[in-house]
Amino acid sequence: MKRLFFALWPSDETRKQLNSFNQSIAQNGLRKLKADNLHITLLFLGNTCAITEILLRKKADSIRVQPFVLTLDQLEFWRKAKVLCLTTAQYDPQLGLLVDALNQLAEQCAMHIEERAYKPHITLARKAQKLIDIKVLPIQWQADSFCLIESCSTAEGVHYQVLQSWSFAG
Ligand code: 3AM
Repeated sequence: MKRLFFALWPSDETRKQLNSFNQSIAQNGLRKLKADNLHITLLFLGNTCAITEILLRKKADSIRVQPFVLTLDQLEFWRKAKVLCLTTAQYDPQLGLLVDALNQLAEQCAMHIEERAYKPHITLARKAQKLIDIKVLPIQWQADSFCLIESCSTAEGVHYQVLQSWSFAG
């Protein structure tokens, strides 16, 4: 079994901008994500067997959406999860189409998927206590592809490994 999820994976430049913003925030006890792990989850799949993974990958080949830009311009504190996230006030309909297509795909593979409304976000830090009052300079994320990611637990903590990437250009 692999612990899998679909995500948007940032370019090196976007990753640098996100990490640089993340390093500018401070709060007691905050556990910041490593720069290499920053991502936008599209759909969490959880433990997945090899056969289902092959099926998911094959079905993902037929997803067609146009490239889009996400403007990350808000810092939010999610009290229940105790996380600080970067979010966006509005997002391109292409992102909604992509998330819908991935949900359908998972359904076709008989996977049980969470039914919470989708809200694009980048988790920056865990164990947060409150919102930090800081000005957010918008970060533009050019989305040209989506990825299947494996969440790997290592002695150094969680590491996200890109298993496959699908370009929106087809
Ligand atoms: O993108 P974020 O950081 O919000 O919290 C986990 C992380 O989300 C989430 O999947 C992403 C990659 O690990 N996650 C972990 N377990 C989950 C679960 N059981 C989950 N999301 C939904 N249900």
